[in-house]
Amino acid sequence: MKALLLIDVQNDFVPGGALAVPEGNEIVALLNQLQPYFDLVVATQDWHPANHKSFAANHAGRQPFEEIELHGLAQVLWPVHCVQSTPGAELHPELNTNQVEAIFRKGTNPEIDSYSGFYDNGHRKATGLAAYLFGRSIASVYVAGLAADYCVYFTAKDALQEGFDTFLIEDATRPISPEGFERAKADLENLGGKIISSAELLSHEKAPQPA
Ligand code: VGL
Ligand code: ZN
Repeated sequence: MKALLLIDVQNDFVPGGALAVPEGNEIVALLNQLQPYFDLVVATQDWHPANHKSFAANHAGRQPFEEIELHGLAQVLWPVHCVQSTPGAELHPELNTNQVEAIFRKGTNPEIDSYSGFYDNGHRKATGLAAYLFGRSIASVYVAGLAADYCVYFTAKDALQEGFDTFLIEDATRPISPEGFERAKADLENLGGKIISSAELLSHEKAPQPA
């Protein structure tokens, strides 16, 4: 069984949002087109309290995109984004969520960031996503969404570590930094992940099943 993970397709990560990923909006139609080909579709939401320590605004004298150490981990400081229950944290209005069976929220602990949909950045606490996927007999995980070089990358890395056959759909994601995305793809391939295009994926699939 195959699952599609829609990572952080939220208003703050598309142009006009607080932490806009260039062209982030351009993947939404494709994500809608891909969903019917999967046995299961799951979404994640970056879901921070206003006092989250990943926000530059919560560190005196710091600017967004500076890097600090936070409880022993390297931490990029971000603009305030995806604050719980704000419009920026909502899923993109054009994302079809009818087939999304569960939404996993992450980044809720103010002391630690959570790029992966599976674990916080210190790998201390699981979100429950892996257990959920195992419970649904999922063997293959396809990762898409935003941002390619952060949450999509770390989700795919953890999926590999959890033992899933892991695919990154490279045209169904967009990076904050193109160089960062190139490094991420190389790392995923080294770890046994597969980088595919949506065209490759669809060419192997039978027509979607009626819902
Ligand atoms: C993300 C930076 C901070 C992401 C989330 O969804 O890729 N990036 N929080
Ligand atoms: Zn975040």
